Formats: sequence, structure tokens, C-alpha cells
Amino acid sequence: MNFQLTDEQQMIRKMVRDFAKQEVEPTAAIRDHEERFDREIFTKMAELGLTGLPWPEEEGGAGSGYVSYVLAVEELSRVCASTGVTLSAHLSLASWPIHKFGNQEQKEKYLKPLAEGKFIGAYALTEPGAGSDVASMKTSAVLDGDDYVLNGSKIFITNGGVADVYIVFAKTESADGHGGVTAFIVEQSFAGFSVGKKEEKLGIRSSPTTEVRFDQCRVPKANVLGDVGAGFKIAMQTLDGGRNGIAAQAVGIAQGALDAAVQYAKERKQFGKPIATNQGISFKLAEMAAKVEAARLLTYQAAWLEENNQPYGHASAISKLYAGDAAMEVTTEAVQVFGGYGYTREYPVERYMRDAKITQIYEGTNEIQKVVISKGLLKG
Ligand code: COS
Repeated sequence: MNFQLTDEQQMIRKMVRDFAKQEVEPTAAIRDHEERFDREIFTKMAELGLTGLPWPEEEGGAGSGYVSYVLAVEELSRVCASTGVTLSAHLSLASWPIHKFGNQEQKEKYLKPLAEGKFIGAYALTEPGAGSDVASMKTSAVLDGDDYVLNGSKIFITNGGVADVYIVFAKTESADGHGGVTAFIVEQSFAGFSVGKKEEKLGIRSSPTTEVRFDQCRVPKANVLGDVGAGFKIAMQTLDGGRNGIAAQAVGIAQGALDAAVQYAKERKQFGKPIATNQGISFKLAEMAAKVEAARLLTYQAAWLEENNQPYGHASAISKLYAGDAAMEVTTEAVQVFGGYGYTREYPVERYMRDAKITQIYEGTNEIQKVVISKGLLKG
């Protein structure tokens, strides 16, 4: 067993760490406050090759694999969880299904510009009445000549409104349950596509989350992704990898909060000495560090499994479950270490705590992760 990152992985981690420090961290608090997405940061990530990091070079990517991908999401999230999820949703939710199920034409037309950062990607699965219960979606797609005509709406779409390309799931048959769901590649410029309400959120506030609507939206047949009727499994397989991206985001958030808490505990003096000299504080820091490290190892393991073509869905559900909970616990303790100051916007830990909460919710709540994990344990 080798726990050493390769030279390339270490180089990518350092590159993203430096980039995050110089280009992302300085505006993280203000972007959060203003709920402002910054496309320029995305463009700069593209210049570094991050927007196509895992895909092979012939698909426009950097060919660096899934471990590098989680390292990048972790390092971005360490200073700005919104930037972390922008990249994670772009890569694992929007680009991955095209990489995995797209034909040559679709890869040329969509995956390459996504990889080059000319397009931003998003994934539209959830509906008002179909959250955890994906199969009960109502958005419909009816074949009419060479187009499918989509009607319905999707909610909670990360990168909503700023994305150029959406992977959309709709029912091509009125079959109950998992049958009849088909995946489509939808451009934001297609007639009948519109962006609805933008959510005002507790955290990840500089990552836009919106509704998207389809009103007689015409999508060419050529934009069906994978087989007609195979959409439920495409959605699930996409989430298998996406969930580990969220685990990486959670690890980054937790590490950022731990870094801030350690520094503060060494500097802040009460009763004539740094608060870190109290075991009440130093033991807290120790427990936080143990959780961050365990979450990181689970996340890297799941990425390694995917990179080495081994089953990784179970491992990703575990990494997301554990890392999301760890991030919530670690960030809450970080606020506690900072005391009253931790509750103010003067320090970043309140933002980390707000940002951590979503990692227990999106890409499948942690209760859904337990459904996935326990189904895996009990089958057969
Ligand atoms: N990979 C491949 N196939 C999968 C799969 C996966 N990860 N998960 C399920 N399937 C297959 C099953 O094998 C089954 O196939 P067969 O019909 O051929 O036997 C089919 O899909 C249906 O699976 P299942 O019965 O488990 O589906 P359920 O409706 O019970 O749903 C959960 C399963 C709850 C796990 C699923 O709906 C889910 O993940 N919900 C959360 C959705 C989510 O994460 N939303 C967030 C959106 S993005 S922010």
C-alpha cells in the first residue's frame, strides 16, 4: 500500500494551493457577502487546466486522473467552498457523463469546450417533487420530428444561470419508477430554456443555485446522452463520482477551519497565555485534526478506486457521509475556538461553518448515503 502522492499529483496540489491563496481567497468573503459568482476565477482555473483535469488529452483534458481532481477541489474549498463546488459540479456532474456516455460528436461539441473552460457545465436532476426520490420526476420529453420537446422544471441547480450546458434528465416514457428516464445535453441558448428563481442560501453563497425551466424546449435528438430510457442509471453513476467531489469539498472546508483555529489558538491570549495551552482547546484541535485526516483518506481512497477502474460507488457514499459530518463538526468546533469572534464576519470560520452544512445535504443527503451504503452491505 502506497500513501505517497505521485510527483504530478504533488505538483498539481501545490499549483492549486498557490492559485487558491493568490486568486481565490482574497475575494472569498466579499463574494460570499455579495452572493456574487466570478467567471474570471473560472477562466483562470481553465488556464491552469483544472476545468478538464481528469479527462484524457484527446478529449481536451489534462489526463491527470481523479486523485488530482479531488486534490484540486480540496485546495480550492480550503479557502472558498463556492469555488470548490463550481469546479466539482462542472467536472463530475456535467462533464463526466459526457466523458463516460457521450459519442464522438458530443465529446467534440461539448466535452472539449467544457474542458477548455469555454463552457461551464451544470446538472439538472432534482425537481420540487423529486429530491431523494429521483424516479418520481415529472419533467417530460416527447419526440417530435428530429427534436425532443421538454417541459418541466428543475430546482437547486449548482452553476444555474452561469452554465452554458446542462445535463438534464426527463421522462421519455410515462412509465412509473426508474424506467423511461433519458439524459439530454441542453444548451442554455435553446429556445424554451430559461433560468428561474435564484436561491438565497445559508452558505456557498458565491456559487449560484437556481431553478431552470423547460417550456416547449426543443432539444435535438442528437443531444440524447447514452441510450433512450437509460437516464436513471446515468444519473446514479454520475452521482457516484460527484459525491466524492463533495467529500473533497468537505475535507477542504474542514482543513481551512482547522488551519484558522490552530493559528488563532496560538495567538489569542487569555489569563496571560495563549488559549492553545489549555487542554480544553488543544484537545479540540487534536480531535478536529483526526477527523480531517480520516475524511481525507476516505476521499483519496474513493478517487484512487475510480482512477484504477475499480468499483467506487460504495466508497464514495462512505467518503461523502463521513467527510460531510466531519466538516460540520470541525467547523462548529472552529467557531467555538474563536469564541465570540468566531461568530462574527471578521474571521472566516463562520463562513466555513455555513458552507459545511450543504455537504451533508447535496448530491444525496447523508441519510441517502446511508441508504446506498446499507443496500450495498445487504445485497446478494
Ligand atoms: N449505479 C448504477 N446503477 C444503479 C446505481 C448506481 N449507483 N444505483 C441504482 N442503480 C440501479 C439499480 O441497480 C436498479 O437497477 P435494476 O432496476 O436494473 O435492478 C435501479 O438503478 C434502481 O435502483 P434502486 O431500486 O436502488 O432505486 P431507488 O429508486 O430505490 O433509489 C436512491 C435509490 C435512493 C439511492 C437514489 O434515488 C438516490 O441516490 N437518491 C438521491 C438522489 C440525489 O443524490 N439527489 C441529489 C441530486 S444532485 S444535487
